[in-house]
Amino acid sequence: MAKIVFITGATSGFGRAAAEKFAANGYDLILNGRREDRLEELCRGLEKKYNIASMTLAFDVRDEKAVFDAIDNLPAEWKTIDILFNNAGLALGRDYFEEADLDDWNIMVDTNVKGFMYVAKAVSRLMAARKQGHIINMGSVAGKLVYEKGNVYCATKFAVDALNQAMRIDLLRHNIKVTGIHPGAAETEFSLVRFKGDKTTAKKIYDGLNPLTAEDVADIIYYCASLPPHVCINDLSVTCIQQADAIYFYRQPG
Ligand code: NDP
Ligand code: 8X3
Repeated sequence: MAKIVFITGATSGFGRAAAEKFAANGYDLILNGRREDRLEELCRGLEKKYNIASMTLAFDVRDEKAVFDAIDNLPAEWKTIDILFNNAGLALGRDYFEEADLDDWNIMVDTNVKGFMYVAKAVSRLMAARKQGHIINMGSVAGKLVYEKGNVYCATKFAVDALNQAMRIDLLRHNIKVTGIHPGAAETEFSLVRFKGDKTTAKKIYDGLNPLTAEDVADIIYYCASLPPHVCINDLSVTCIQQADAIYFYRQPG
């Protein structure tokens, strides 16, 4: 029987690229996001291209009841999740602390921390019952070092880093692997969402850089998921060659 990967935030960016990478390697897919039309299109396309099975699980990770209902009520044959890529998340705004928008803060905390926790908890229960599984949590270089105007986004990713460590410890006794991935700048829809559709500002983030792509990150995630059963990458930071951490960049002039 094929292995199953469950990916949150699969309608775009890292999640979408990871769906393709796992499908290309014969995994069956459970794909989550809020944009159901995109999920349907992706599932049907990947099923046809790679001869795999897939299902969509559209919900907002902030909705506690929707998360637990969807995962607890998965058909039995889809409950044997081998890998969770806990990836859904976003940044909203890049403003000084005292000027930032409270709604932006609430959405980031609700999505990146609370939604992240709900999904991890619901899936880890299924994995614990089977004494196997691998949870791959999406952090960020912003969860390792705070940058100016990063305030609450950075705080949510520091929380992801702490929760990644917590899960790694608490789930040891269930034989569950837990991996935190911390990428630097990658060109996805991330900046467009952060700057609320302002394409010029979103593009500027990558000026003078050859940033990571979603496929680069998907390849790394797949590598982490493909190691022998006794080997676990606990924590992995990755940036493009022109970025050292959340603050230091060497941008090509011009
Ligand atoms: P994208 O904007 O391209 O993708 C974000 C995904 O998250 C989308 O599929 C979106 O789906 C989903 N999502 C957002 N909010 C919710 C929600 N409430 N419920 C369910 N799904 C949701 O960005 P990336 O692929 O770049 O981002 C993925 C993760 O990687 C995020 O956690 C981000 O913080 C992190 N990250 C990004 C970096 C970058 O530079 N790009 C670097 C480091 C980390 P939909 O809108 O359909 O719900
Ligand atoms: C996304 C990377 O540096 O824009 O987590 O915060 S950064």
